[in-house]
Amino acid sequence: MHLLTYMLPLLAFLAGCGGGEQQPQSQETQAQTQEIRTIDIIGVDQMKYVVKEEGKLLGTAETIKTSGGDSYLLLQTIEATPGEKLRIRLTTVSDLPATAMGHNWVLLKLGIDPASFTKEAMKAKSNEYIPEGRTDDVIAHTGLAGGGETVEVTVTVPEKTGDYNYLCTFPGHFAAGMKGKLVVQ
Ligand SMILES: [Cu+2]
Repeated sequence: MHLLTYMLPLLAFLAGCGGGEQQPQSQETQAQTQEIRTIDIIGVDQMKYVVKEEGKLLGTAETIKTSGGDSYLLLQTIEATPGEKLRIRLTTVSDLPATAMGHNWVLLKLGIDPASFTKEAMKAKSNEYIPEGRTDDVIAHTGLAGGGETVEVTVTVPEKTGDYNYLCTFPGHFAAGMKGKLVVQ
């Protein structure tokens, strides 16, 4: 039964496939239509990841007020399902120059200590604070976003359930609380 359910669309696809040339085109369309969930995150001068009010469902609680008077919700966890595609879009809200205040979003593999990772990252200024010797410990990361800039990365959520650490590797930001957990369940 299970196998048949799986096979039927495939058979229908094969039947509808006249020539060999059509196949790559069809695969491309399939990839394009695969659903991606976008999560809009804002990095503020308080060195926190925050979301707007409508991002409430992300497991937020605390309110963060910027010096400009804007109010956001602190983002601490992102819940996701194994294999899901997430687009993390990070915007930095700041009037400071990018050299003084920039943010990124770095997702670490399970079991990688974010505190030790951030110590290495601090020395990697020339590589946007991504330590080149530790790329094996990273699942995905964005570039650095200075004030007014937006960076993004699309990540396939790991199949293994667990709490994956993410953090900003701009010096001092992890220690100030710019971190969270991607909860895969
Ligand atoms: Cu930061």
